[in-house]
Amino acid sequence: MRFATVLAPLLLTGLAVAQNNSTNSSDVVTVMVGGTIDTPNGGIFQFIPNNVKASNGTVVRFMFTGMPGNHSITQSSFSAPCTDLEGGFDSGWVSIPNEGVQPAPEWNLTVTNDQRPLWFFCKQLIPSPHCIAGMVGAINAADDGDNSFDNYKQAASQVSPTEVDQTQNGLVGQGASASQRPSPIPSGANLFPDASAPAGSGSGGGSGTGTGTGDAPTTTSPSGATNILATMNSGLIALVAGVSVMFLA
Ligand SMILES: *[C@@H]1O[C@H](CO)[C@@H](O)[C@H](O)[C@H]1NC(C)=O
Ligand SMILES: *[C@@H]1O[C@H](CO)[C@@H](O)[C@H](O)[C@H]1NC(C)=O
Ligand SMILES: *[C@@H]1O[C@H](CO)[C@@H](O)[C@H](O)[C@H]1NC(C)=O
Ligand SMILES: *[C@@H]1O[C@H](CO)[C@@H](O)[C@H](O)[C@H]1NC(C)=O
Ligand SMILES: *[C@@H]1O[C@H](CO)[C@@H](O)[C@H](O)[C@H]1NC(C)=O
Ligand SMILES: *[C@@H]1O[C@H](CO)[C@@H](O)[C@H](O)[C@H]1NC(C)=O
Ligand SMILES: [Cu+2]
Repeated sequence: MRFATVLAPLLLTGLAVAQNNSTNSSDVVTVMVGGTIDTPNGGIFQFIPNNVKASNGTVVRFMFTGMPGNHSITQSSFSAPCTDLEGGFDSGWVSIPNEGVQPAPEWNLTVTNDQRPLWFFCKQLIPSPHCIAGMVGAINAADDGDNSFDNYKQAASQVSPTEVDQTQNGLVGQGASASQRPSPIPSGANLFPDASAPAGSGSGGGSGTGTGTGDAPTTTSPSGATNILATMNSGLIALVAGVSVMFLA
């Protein structure tokens, strides 16, 4: 009896914590993609805000409100700010006309590993590379020190225009994943590559033979959230097992 009465509250507490840490679908961080000509700190070439924190399960909701705009959210490494990260996430481009569209297209990226910084840039080259102009962002960057957002942005500004990469990656990235391309795409807005093209087919320049073995990321859902829950549950079982042994001894 003593065993059962002690264990029950522990179990409930464990479950509550596990749920909080896995998927709290009400945790959303909104980032505007692009500004207008007059927006301070970079005109149309920026993510606003550009440096955010988001825990596992949190959705970073990118809204294509900048007008005009033709932007992407493309994952990079810290050390190569305007180059796609292999296996990184990529929204593809969404173009918005001068007058904007309603409702604004949006792209939901769910964080699956909050223990590492995530770096991203806009890979648009027209009229000049947006990444170099400052259209870069970070999720969970270090607040200071070498791996800070400021250092990333500074490094991006030094990239040579010929080095900005336009490879199309998939929806599933490293440490964060989306389950679908940006949507909706109302009349007047455009998606590149279009929705019927598999995102992450790995197009791009070069002389490679191009025998793509890539899976189709458009149909892949972010498994991170499920994994987190699985991890939490195993932890909980271990915890409960440990406690039981303690009280039985
Ligand atoms: C988890 O969520 C439950 C229910 O909202 C709440 O009672 C509990 O305090 C939360 N635990 C933590 C660690 O935030
Ligand atoms: C989920 O996040 C929202 C916003 O941060 C918070 O108000 C709410 O209490 C959280 N729910 C749980 C179960 O932790
Ligand atoms: C779960 O979330 C709580 C509250 O944010 C945090 O204190 C705790 O360390 C987290 N647990 C794990 C296993 O990450
Ligand atoms: C948006 O950018 C992409 C990539 O540069 C380009 O292919 C497309 O034509 C652009 N769309 C518009 C409407 O300018
Ligand atoms: C993005 O996530 C928000 C918050 O969960 C939700 O309201 C919205 O419908 C989602 N948008 C898309 C296109 O999935
Ligand atoms: C978030 O998920 C990653 C990957 O599963 C895990 O390593 C990390 O500990 C989780 N963070 C928290 C606070 O639980
Ligand atoms: Cu851009």
